[in-house]
Amino acid sequence: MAGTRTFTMLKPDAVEDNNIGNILQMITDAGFKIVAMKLRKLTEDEAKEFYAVHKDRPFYGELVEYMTSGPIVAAVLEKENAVEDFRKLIGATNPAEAEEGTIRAKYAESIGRNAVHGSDSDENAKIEADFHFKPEEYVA
Ligand code: IDP
Ligand code: MG
Repeated sequence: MAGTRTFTMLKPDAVEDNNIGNILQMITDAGFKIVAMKLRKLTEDEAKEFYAVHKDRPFYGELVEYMTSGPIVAAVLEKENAVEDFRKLIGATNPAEAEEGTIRAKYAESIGRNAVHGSDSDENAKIEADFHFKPEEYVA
């Protein structure tokens, strides 16, 4: 039976640090199935729209600049309880507070450059996946 879906991005620091393989290995080892994936650079308009919920936060400009500083890997992941389980796998936003063994504890540099994105609800997972992928880009 198909599970639920979440959306992730391996952020520019993760790609720049050659951690694509390490992070995808952690994701698949944790039981997530990759059902869509691409490597690309976000435009400034795309980064602004993707993070529009944070537009009034003091770090918004810095966030948009960082997210457009290099390529990202966008992917849709499938697993039972995907959204919650993936947030557990990535750890806290600030890697200093992320539990040992989480992706951010291992590979994030700072609260800003924190290696990976994970959707925070089923509703946002769908919105974010639709933002990055057309129906024909899915393998399942
Ligand atoms: P999340 O990625 O764990 O869901 P959010 O609060 O939704 O965290 O923030 C989105 C992204 O904005 C974070 O992943 C991080 O890259 C960046 N960010 C959040 N808080 C700060 C901050 O205080 N300084 C700089 N960047 C931040
Ligand atoms: Mg968030």
